[in-house]
Amino acid sequence: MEKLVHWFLVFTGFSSAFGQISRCYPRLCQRSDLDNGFVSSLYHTSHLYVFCLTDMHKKAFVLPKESDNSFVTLTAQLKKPLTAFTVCLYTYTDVSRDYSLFSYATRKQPNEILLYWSKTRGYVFGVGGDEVIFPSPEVTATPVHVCASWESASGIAELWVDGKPKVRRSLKKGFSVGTEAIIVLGQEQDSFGGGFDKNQSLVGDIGDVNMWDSVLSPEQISTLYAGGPVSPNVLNWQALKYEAHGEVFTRAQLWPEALS
Ligand SMILES: [Ca+2]
Repeated sequence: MEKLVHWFLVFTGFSSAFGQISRCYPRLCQRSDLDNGFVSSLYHTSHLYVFCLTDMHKKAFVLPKESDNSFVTLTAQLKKPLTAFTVCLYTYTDVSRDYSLFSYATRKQPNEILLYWSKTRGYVFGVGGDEVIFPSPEVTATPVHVCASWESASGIAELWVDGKPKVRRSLKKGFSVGTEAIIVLGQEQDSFGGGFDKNQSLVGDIGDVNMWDSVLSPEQISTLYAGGPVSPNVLNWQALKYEAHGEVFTRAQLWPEALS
């Protein structure tokens, strides 16, 4: 599929409105983006920033080496606190210890949203610092599709693994997820944008990371797992704002094309 690249121009005067987030985001397009074909042109004056949105369709981030300093930060499109969400992603790893799948931190709470594989407990799903466990047999070295959703009104948390639902749990009823966040793939945040531990790092591939500000229906999860169209409005793998740090590479996805 043709590589689509979009870019927005925003006056620097707006950047102060992003508060602390502007320290890391938005990502300024760099010369390497041009070389990699991510942007068709490069625009930067003293008054303008260029936002890069990359179409990651059929691509994955590859973190081939264990570390505490290789990771990817994602920028979400969020204007108001979340009272519901769904996040879905694919991972492919054969590490036999704990690892983080999705780490969304705010200044107040490093585990504002956390998706984590625990060797002894199964899938750990955290919201607002609390967590629920979805017991699961040890993951074999095949690509795994995971979706997690949460709804404030009921507190209901759902986890879907390879299109199959676990028994629902409940946490943080009435809570709202903060918007000023740093989202990290590959490492688990113990503080806002840091506090990484190599023993919680993901070694392998991660991709198709999408996020919605609603709870997807069982039908929508099935469609998504079958490779159907997705219209995510918080994180969009096909129009992704990201910044890679350390040894992270973008390569073709290894999971079945029919499921991507
Ligand atoms: Ca940690």
